[in-house]
Amino acid sequence: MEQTKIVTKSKPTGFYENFDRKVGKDKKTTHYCPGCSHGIVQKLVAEAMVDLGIQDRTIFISPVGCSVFSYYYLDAGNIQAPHGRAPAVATGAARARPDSIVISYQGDGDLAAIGTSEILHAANRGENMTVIFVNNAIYGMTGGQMAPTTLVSQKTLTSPAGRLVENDGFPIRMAEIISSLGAPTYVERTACTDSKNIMRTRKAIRKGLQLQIDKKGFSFIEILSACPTNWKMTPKDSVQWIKENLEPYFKLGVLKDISDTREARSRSQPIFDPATVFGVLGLKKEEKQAVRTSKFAGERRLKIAGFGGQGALTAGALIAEAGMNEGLHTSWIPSYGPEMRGGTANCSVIISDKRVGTPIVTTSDVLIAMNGPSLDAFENDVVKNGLIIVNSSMISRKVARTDVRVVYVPLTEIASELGLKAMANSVAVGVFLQHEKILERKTVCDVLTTSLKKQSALELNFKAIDAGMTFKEGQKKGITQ
Ligand SMILES: Cc1ncc(C[n+]2csc(CCOP(=O)(O)OP(=O)(O)O)c2C)c(N)n1
Ligand code: SF4
Repeated sequence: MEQTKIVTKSKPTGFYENFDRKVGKDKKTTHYCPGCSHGIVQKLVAEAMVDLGIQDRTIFISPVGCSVFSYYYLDAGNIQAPHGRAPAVATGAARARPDSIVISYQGDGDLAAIGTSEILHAANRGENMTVIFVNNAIYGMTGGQMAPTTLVSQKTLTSPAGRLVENDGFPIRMAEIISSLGAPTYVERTACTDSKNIMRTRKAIRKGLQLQIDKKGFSFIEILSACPTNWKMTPKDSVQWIKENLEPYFKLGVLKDISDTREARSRSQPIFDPATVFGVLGLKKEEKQAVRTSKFAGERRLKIAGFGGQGALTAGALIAEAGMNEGLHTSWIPSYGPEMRGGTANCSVIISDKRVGTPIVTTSDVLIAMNGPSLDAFENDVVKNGLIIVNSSMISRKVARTDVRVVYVPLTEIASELGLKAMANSVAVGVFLQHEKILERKTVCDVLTTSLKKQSALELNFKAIDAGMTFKEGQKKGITQ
């Protein structure tokens, strides 16, 4: 009888087992589209980190682009860089922690457009880092605009008739430019098409990382990658398109390799003593600490989410600052939901009587859901007995969970009746104050007094907070469970 050979492939341990930081219910798969090369490249990185034994000292610099959420997947250190600035951030990380392994991971919009200057100077200084340049010849995350690497005649959202040399110049060959500089140690261009090319990419990534381990400076690996979604092709056709169109222009191969003769160099000695720098700048190194007035003991992690303009981020900042003024430790990080598909504007807030370790909130004690998609996205991340404040003006469904406390409040209606619809967030803050009793109303109002840009709306905002604090079951359309 014919035997079927079963090949089991497991996820590299360089990835988290579950992608818990990912928004939504699916914690097993990445957000990348089918056929996208980011998934393949990141798998190669994850495997290499483990095989080279560097996972616990790897700092991955995530760019702005479709790979913005790399920290959902890679179980390594992560720093999120502003658009194009990954090599500058990587420089800081590599110099401050010379024994770390720093990966600057960038798309073509990030590296070859807004970040051209950062990459050139980091390469020219020969920083000890590995740059992985995912060149898919288009801006993926923002829906397919022309990139500096877009081919002549290639149609994109912003070149609907095809790239015109007269208008847009020629596609930039970054690997060639970088290899013309003196400092870089190793520059190679590979592709993510067939298994042979993927194996070459695997080897190149490992070589780049090994050079960094050996402190041999700057390596640059450009990977011709697919973006089937914005190319409007099937994943299979994308592979063919790379072979027939990208590869003839962006030639594959090693463009520079002086690794054999390059001396190892360590930048472990800080050039400046921080105290001297403070002195030169006339700054005093002192920590200003608010007097502790709060009796709160413990920690509360909040997720406040809505669509842009509902003030979810402002409500979070208000709560965090009030906590700080009461002498608590707080953190606030915004997220503007930059995924290709879907997403909400939300922020994570932590209020604690101890120092906050990480500002990332994966499971929350309190969720304020200002609109339906926010409830859908974060309901399941609330801890047992946690609190969900639902804006019942915008969310018609009920919370499915039965193990949490839920307050339905028509935040938008209450704010509109007070005369300013935009104050739904202040009503939500009031509901939070009333139900969690961590912060004082006065501290919150004091923060508003000093921070509210539209001072004429100050009194109205106080009223909105009070309306939230005094909202009772059965009042208007809200129901308290
Ligand atoms: C300062 C700034 N300018 C513009 C943007 C909008 N933006 C987000 S991603 C992106 C381009 C991403 O393309 P690429 O770097 O090629 O990465 P990909 O999504 O294809 O992986 C742009 C222009 C931004 N987020 N920040
Ligand atoms: S839009 Fe393109 S680059 Fe972004 S995840 Fe989808 S296929 Fe990948």
